[in-house]
Amino acid sequence: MYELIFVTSNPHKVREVKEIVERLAPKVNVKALNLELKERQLDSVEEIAEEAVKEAFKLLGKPVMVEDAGMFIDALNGFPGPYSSYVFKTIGNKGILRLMEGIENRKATFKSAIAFCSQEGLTLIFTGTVKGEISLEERGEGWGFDPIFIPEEGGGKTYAELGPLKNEISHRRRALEKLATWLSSTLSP
Ligand code: ITT
Repeated sequence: MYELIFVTSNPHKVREVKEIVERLAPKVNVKALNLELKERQLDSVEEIAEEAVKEAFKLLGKPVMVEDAGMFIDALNGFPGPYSSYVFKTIGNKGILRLMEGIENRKATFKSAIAFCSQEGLTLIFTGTVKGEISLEERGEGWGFDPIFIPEEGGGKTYAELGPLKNEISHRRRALEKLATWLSSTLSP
């Protein structure tokens, strides 16, 4: 088994990442660790993840990954994007829906940036994006922006309404597919 530490404070991400990686890369065992990293507010999810994984690797010295995700709304010039965590905590889904009141263009993109650092200290970034739309109201039970994001391939349902199917098509799934492909080509004898 190849042990991969996933540094995050978010239990929902842990559940999704474990479920996806177990299926895509059965030789990889994901271990979640909630380390307080000095996450800097940079202006791209890739940079935020990369800085964080470098810090985590310095502390742990073992294969480790960090993920930074964000929802980018076209009509708001990409807001909240890399500020998603703060925006969700402050104005939440109701605040986003209020900002979108009367706006016809509801297009948005969800993006996951996974930064991985190997045992040797090689840092790689894998991204996954899903296009979609912001719903008119919250629909379904889910975490974060799941109740207001309708992925293009979700048949009109929000991520929250899709339930377990979210993991088949999500931004996180797409980024993890790239990581899994890299890991399996590197790990196989
Ligand atoms: P970390 O400790 O891993 O950084 P976090 O919750 O702060 O956890 P991010 O900064 O990557 O995670 O995510 C920003 C926010 O975007 C997150 O708090 C959620 O509100 C939202 N988010 C990210 N991925 C999501 C998803 O798949 N579904 C719904 N909301 C999501």
